[in-house]
Order: sequence, then structure tokens, then C-alpha cells
Amino acid sequence: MKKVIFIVQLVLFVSCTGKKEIPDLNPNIVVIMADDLGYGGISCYGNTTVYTPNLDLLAAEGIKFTDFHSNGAVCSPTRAALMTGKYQQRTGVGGVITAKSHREVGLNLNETTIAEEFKKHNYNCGMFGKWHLGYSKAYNPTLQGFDEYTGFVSGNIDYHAHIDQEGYLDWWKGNKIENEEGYSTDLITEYGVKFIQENNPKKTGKPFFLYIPHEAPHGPYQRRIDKILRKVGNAGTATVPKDSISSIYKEMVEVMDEGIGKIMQVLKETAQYENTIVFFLSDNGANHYGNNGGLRGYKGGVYEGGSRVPAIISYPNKIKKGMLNKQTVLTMDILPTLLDFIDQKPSSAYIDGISLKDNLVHQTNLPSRDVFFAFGNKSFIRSGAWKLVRIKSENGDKIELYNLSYDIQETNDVSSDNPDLLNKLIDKLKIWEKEVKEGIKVVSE
Ligand SMILES: [Ca+2]
Repeated sequence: MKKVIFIVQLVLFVSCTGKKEIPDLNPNIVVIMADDLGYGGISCYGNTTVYTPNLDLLAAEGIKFTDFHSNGAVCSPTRAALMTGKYQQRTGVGGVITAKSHREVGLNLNETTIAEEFKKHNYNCGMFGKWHLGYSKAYNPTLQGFDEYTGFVSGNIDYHAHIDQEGYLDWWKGNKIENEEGYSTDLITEYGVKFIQENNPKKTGKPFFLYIPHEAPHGPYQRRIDKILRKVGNAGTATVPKDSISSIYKEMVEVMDEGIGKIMQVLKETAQYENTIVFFLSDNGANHYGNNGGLRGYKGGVYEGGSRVPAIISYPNKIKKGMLNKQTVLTMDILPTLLDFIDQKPSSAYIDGISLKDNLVHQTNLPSRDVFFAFGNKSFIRSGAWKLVRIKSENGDKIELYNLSYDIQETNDVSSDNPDLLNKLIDKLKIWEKEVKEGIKVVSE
């Protein structure tokens, strides 16, 4: 009898407190990627003309990175690294998958993507936005771990007509082309909001993994009110007056920020905000229409403006708010980091990224490591504050050496002052190139 009373009391206690009625679930994950947003592209990174209150709030409630680098200088390579946790060169996606010449290639289905990893751990996985890892339906995101997908598979579409650079309609629901009306940035947000509502862990009993790769602020440059610039069957894009682009660009960033606000709002309305890890990042630096925060160079290049990008993580349940993070971080670190937050390891035989979890939660330093970057004939190695840049040409390699601790602008090439270090870093870069080409694990230090 005593036992029965005890059980009744326990049930009453649990239901009165409103807690522990369902077991604590792993955190939800939301990865939001901007396209071509430079280091100075939003207000919390020093931009004084654009208004991005929602990203600023996310940074204030989480951690803002100051030395975060996109794995690639352009779209597809960074996305391959995000999906796999590896240097993209290992996946075969070292360059852009172009609408013109690469319609039959894509990220190998044998790769274990971040969505497939979370799926193994009982997550519902959704993706809304830009894929850019294969045009053919044989490479569709629904074959790479995403239960739901709506968006486009090329590098960029007309924001209104959803047509790629080569004149193909490019708006997909799952593995079928099916167009709908709407401004792509708004559609991506609406699908993200709906996914969070429908996959509320309180209803499903499962956490969710949501990937929101925005098109903004990549060209073509179009606002909500602007006209269509592409037609089916015609390659190319109608021109926009050059002097109007900076104001259009500003609005494109602001509409994306507004959408991110809606995502944060629905997480709060569904009481999931505290138990959700939101990771915001850009896939590479800006072109000359954007703002790279005064750093040298642009998208596609090997200087800081091409790869150092805004990145923010928020996880109110576990991460202290309002911190700056100065560690050198790459896109490929996201996969192992997010898995570590649910006490899991990547299932691939090996990956190149490392977990930032201890650093983010306890502010410990990351283990020392060299990081590598290569695109076309250009590459760099970062070793602490040192950065060696190599640009290959038929007339011999051009080598430069910078110390970013006092020369973030990369204006003072000190290669002639440090011959031993120069040779050491060149050797490391060559070894790395061989290793990623031949599929051998990089041996650090
Ligand atoms: Ca991009």
C-alpha cells in the first residue's frame, strides 16, 4: 500500500512541476548559411550601413567568431566540407560545380553527410535552400540524409523566377522540379519555420536537424519588388544598373536577417530556443559589391577577404552568451562539433575537422594545428599567426608570408626575412596536397 501511495505522489509531483514528463531530448540543430556574405557584411561585424538586428541578437546571445574561415573560396567546396567534415579536396569537390559544365557530377553518395550522421541518432532532418552539390536528381539532398528538401541545386537562381544561369528552371520539392511563387529568401524562411512547427520535438518525440542555406546575398541582385532577370531556355541574366546594386544588396542582406529573426521567433514560440544549437556562417567572402570588413581580397581569392567570414553559434542551455571566440576555425569543424554536443563521434573512417565543444563550453584553447586552403592555382597554410600564400604559375610559384597577429591586412610580405620557416611551411603544404589527393590522413605537426 505504501508503495502505491508513493507512486501516486511521484506522478503528482512530476505533473505539477511540468518537467520530466518526457525525457530530455538532445538539442535541435539549425545551421544557417549565407552565400557570399563578407566579414564586414552585418552590423555585429562592424557594418554601419546594413541593419541586421536578428543576427546581432544571435551573436549577443551566443558566441561570435573572429577567425572563422570558409573551407573554400567559393560555394560548392565549402558546402562539401560542411556536409562531410573533411577537406573538400578529399570528396572530389575542390572546385565549383557549374551550371554550364558539371550537370552530371556531385557529392559522392558514399560520403556520410552531417544529415546522415544526425539521422542515425534519431533526428528528423530538413533542408531548405541552396544545395550546389549536384544538379542531377542522382545527387539530390534527399539521397544524402535529408527527409525533406525544398530549394535549388545550382549556384544561384533568379530570386523570383527560380531559373539558373543556364536558363533551367531550378526549384525542387524533394527530387522533383516543381516551381512555386515567391522570393527565394522568403520561401526558404517560410519552409524553415514550417519545418520547426511540424517537427516540434514535443509532438514528434525526436529532435530535429535543420539546414537553411540562403541564396542571399549572392547575385543576381534582386529585391522583393524587382522584376525577373532570367528566362527559361536562355542562358544569362539581364543587367541591373551598377549604381543601384549597393542598395539592392543591403536589402537582400536585411531580408535574410528578417528571416533569421522568424526562425529564432518560432524556436521561442515552440519553447525550443534554449535547447537548440543555431550555427550561422557564410560560405565564402564577398565580391566587390559586398563588405569584407577591410580585409584584403575577395571571394575566389586566397587572402583573408576570401575566406574569413562571419560565424555565430548560440546554444542557451550550454553556452555562455556574449563571448568572442578568436580560435582559428574552419567550416569542416562544424560536423564533429555538433556531433560532440550529443556525445557522438563521426562515423566516417576519418575526417579532418575537430570538435570545438570544449572550447565553446569551457573556453579551453583548441589543440594547435595547421590548416590548409586551396582553390585552383592558389593555396595557403595557416600555422598559428603565420600564413604562407602560394600562387602557382607557369613562370614559377609566387610565395608570400604574413604574420596576421600584426598584419591582418596582409600588406607586409616577410618571406625574405624567414627562409627556414618559409621552407618548413612550403613542405607542409606540399605534404597536405599529396595527402588529400591520395586520400591519406593528414599527419599534423
Ligand atoms: Ca558562395
